Amino acid sequence: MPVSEVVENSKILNKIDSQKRAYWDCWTLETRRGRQVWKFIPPDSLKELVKTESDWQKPEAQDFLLKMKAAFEYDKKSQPHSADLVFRTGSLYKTNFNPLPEEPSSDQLNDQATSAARKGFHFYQALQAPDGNWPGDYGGPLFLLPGMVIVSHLSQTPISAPYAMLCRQYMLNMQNEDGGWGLHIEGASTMLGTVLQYVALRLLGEKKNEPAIEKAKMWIHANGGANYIPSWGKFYLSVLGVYDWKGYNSILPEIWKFPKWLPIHPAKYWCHARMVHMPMAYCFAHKLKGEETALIKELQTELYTTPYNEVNWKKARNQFCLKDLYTPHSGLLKLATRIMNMYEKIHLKSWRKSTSKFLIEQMKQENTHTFSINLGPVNHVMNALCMYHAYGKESMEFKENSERWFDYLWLAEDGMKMNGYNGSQFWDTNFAALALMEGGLDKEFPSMAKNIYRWLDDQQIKTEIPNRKKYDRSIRKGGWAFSTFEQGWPITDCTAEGMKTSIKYMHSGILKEEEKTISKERLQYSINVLLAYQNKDGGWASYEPTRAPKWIEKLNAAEVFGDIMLDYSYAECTSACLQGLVKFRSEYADYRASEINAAIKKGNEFLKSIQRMDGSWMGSWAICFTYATWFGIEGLIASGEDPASSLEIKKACEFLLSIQKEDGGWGEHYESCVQKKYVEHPQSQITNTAWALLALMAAGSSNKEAIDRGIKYLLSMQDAWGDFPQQQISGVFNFNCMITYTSYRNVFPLWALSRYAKLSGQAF
Ligand code: LAN
Repeated sequence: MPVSEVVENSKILNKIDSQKRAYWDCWTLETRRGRQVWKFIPPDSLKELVKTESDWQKPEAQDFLLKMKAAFEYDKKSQPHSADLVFRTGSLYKTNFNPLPEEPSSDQLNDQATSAARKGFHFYQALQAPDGNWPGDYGGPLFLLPGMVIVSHLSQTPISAPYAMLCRQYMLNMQNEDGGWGLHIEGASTMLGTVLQYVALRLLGEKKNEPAIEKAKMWIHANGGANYIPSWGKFYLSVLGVYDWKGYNSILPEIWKFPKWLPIHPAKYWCHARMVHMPMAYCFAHKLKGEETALIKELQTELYTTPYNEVNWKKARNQFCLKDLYTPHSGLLKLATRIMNMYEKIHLKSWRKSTSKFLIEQMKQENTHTFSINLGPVNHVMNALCMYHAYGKESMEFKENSERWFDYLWLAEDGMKMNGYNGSQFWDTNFAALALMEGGLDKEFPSMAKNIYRWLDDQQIKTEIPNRKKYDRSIRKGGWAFSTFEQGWPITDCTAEGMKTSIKYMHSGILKEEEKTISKERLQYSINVLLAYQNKDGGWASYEPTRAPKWIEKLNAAEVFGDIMLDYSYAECTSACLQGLVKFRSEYADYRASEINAAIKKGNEFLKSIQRMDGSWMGSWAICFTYATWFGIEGLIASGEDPASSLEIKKACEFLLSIQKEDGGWGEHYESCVQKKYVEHPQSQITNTAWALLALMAAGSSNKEAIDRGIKYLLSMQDAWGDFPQQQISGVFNFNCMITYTSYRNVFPLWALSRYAKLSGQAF
C-alpha cells in the first residue's frame, strides 16, 4: 500500500484536513544527540518573498502567517490535552510507515496481548529519532512561555515571526471558557496563568480589543487586578515594567554571601528553588526594568482596577488571588520578609555590588556546565535576561543562552508551547527500552533495541564539574540526566535506570561483544553517584541529597507550589535506585559491595516506612497513587521482599484492587496530587491502568480475573495502527502543577501487555 494511502486511511490522520497538514508540513524537527529543535521550512511561495525577518511584515507574508495560525486552532473544550500529532504524523511520513498486517484473530487473551504489543512497538518504532531517543511534547505548565516572551521582549531579541505566531495561537487555544488560564493546561483559571498569558499575548501583537483579550481582562479585573498575582508573577511584571518593584517583597540577594553552613543558605535548597532564586536575586538587586514604551504604558492601565499610579504597592506585596494560593506564607516567612524588607531600605551598596558580581559569575558557570541549556525552563530564560543586562545583546554570554531557547519550544497541533524541560528524552527512551525488553520483543526489533543502547551509551554524563563545590554541585560523572547529557544535571532515578537498563541490554543477546561499549568502570561511576546521593533516612531525593532540615520549607515564598524548598526522599526515586543497585550487584559483586548492601537495606526500610495505611504510596512525579504504588511494589521486590509472603506487598495489591473500575481499567484524577488523597477520574486512564497492572503482575497477584479485565480494557483502547489515544495529562510536580508525558500512553500499556504475554508463557 502506498504511504499516502496508508496515511489517508489512518484513524488519526484522516481527522486532519489536508489544508491543516500543508501548514504543519512547513515544520520539521531537527534532532542531534537528543537536542530537539523545530525548524520552519518556508514553502516555495515564500522563499523569494521573505528573506529577512522584517519581510514578514509584507501583506502576503502576513496573510500566510494568519492562515498558518488558523491551521493550529485547537478546541480545548473537548480535550485540553493535544496528542502530539505534528511530530507523530511527520514521523510516520518520514519513515514511510506501514501498519503491521492484522494477525489471525484468537480468542485467547495472551495471544491478543502478544499481537497488540507487537503492533504497538511497530508503531512506536516509527517515532524513534535516528539518534535513538523518542522526542515528544513536554508541555503542560502555562507559566513558562510568557517568561520567554517577556525576556525576548526585554532583550530586544524577537522570536521569529512564524514561531511567534504559533506561540500566540497556543496561548489562545489554552484559554479557559471563563476567559482565564490555569497554572497548567487542565487547571481552573488562576491569576498567574491569566495575567502572564495576557501580557505575553499583548507583547506578541494581540490587540486589546480582541474578544479573547477583553474576556481575559474581565477575568483579571473580576478577581482583583494584577496586584493579586503570586510572587513569581510579580517578578515577571516588575522586570517588564508593568508592576512596581515597591510591590515586591525583598528576596535578599545577599543571602548568597552568607556562610554556607547556615541551613538558610540557598546552596541548601532544592536545586530548582536555588537556581530560580539566583537570577531573581540578580534582577531584584538591580531593580532591573524594561523601557517604558507605549505598549508597556497601555498594559499598566489594562491590568489594574485602579489607575497605575494609585495602586497601593506596599499592600500589593502580600496580595495573592485565592484561586492561586496553594501554599500560604508561613509565620516564619512573614517575619523573615519583614526583616528583609527593612534591610532593603538601608542595604549596603558595596555588599550589593559584590553580590551581584558573584551571582552573574555563578550563572555564567551554570551556562558552562549545561551547554547554556541550564537546569530548567524558568532559570534558563531568566539567566538570559541577566546575561543581557550584564554583558549586552551582542555578547557571547547572552547569545549562547538565547540560542538555546529553541531547545525548549515544542510544536503540536495546539501550537508552539514551551516544554517543562529541554525535553524528557532520556526518561522516555528508558521506559521504552524496558518495555521492549520485558517480553523479549527486542529480538523482533533489533535495530530499535540497538539504537536505544547507543543512546544510553551516548547520554551518560562523562565529565565532572571542575571545582564543583564552588557552584554547589554534587558529583555527576557516571550519572544520567532526565533529558540529555548536555543539560548536565544528573538525577538519582535517571542514573539508576540508565545503569540498570544498560546492564540489561548488555545481557540481552542483541549486542555483539564489541558493541557492549559501556564498561564496568563507567557503571562504577554510576554507583558512586547513587551511593553519594542516598539520604540519611534511607531514601533518595531527585537531584541531590537533602541538604537542610525540613523547617526550611516554611520559607517557601512561591505560593502556587508545595514542597519546593528542599529535595526530599521520594518513593519513586528510592524504588528506582534500589532496582538499579540490585541489578548492579547481581552482575558485579566486587565493587563497594558492603556499602551497596547497606544502602539497599536502608532503602528498603525507607520505602516501607512511607507506605500509607491503606497500602498505597503517594506519587510526586506522576498521577499519583497508582504510579507510586507500582514503584513501591517493584522497589520492595527488587530489594528482597518475597511477594508471596510480604504483608506490605499484599496490602499494596489490595489497595490497587479496591480502586479498579467497572470497565476493568483504573482511572485517577490529577486532584489526587493536589489533595494528597486518592481521587478517582470519571474515566479509566490507560496509564493508570498500565501501572496498576504492572504492579499486580510483578506482585504475582492471584486475582487473575482482575488482571484479565485490565488487559481487556487496554486492548479495547488500542487503535488499528497500534497507537493509543491521549487522555488526561499524566505528570505532576510540586503537587499542584501538571505536566505532559506524551510517551506514557504508548510505553506503559505496551509494557503491561508484554508482561502479561510473558507471564502467560507466551514467547515472542
Ligand atoms: C521533573 C521531571 C523529571 C522528574 C523525575 C525524574 C520523573 C522524577 O522522578 C524526579 C523529579 C524530576 C527530575 C522533575 C522535577 C521537577 C521538574 C524539573 C520536572 C517535573 C520537570 C519540570 C519541573 C521543574 C521544577 C519545572 C520548573 C518549575 C519550577 C517550579 C522551577
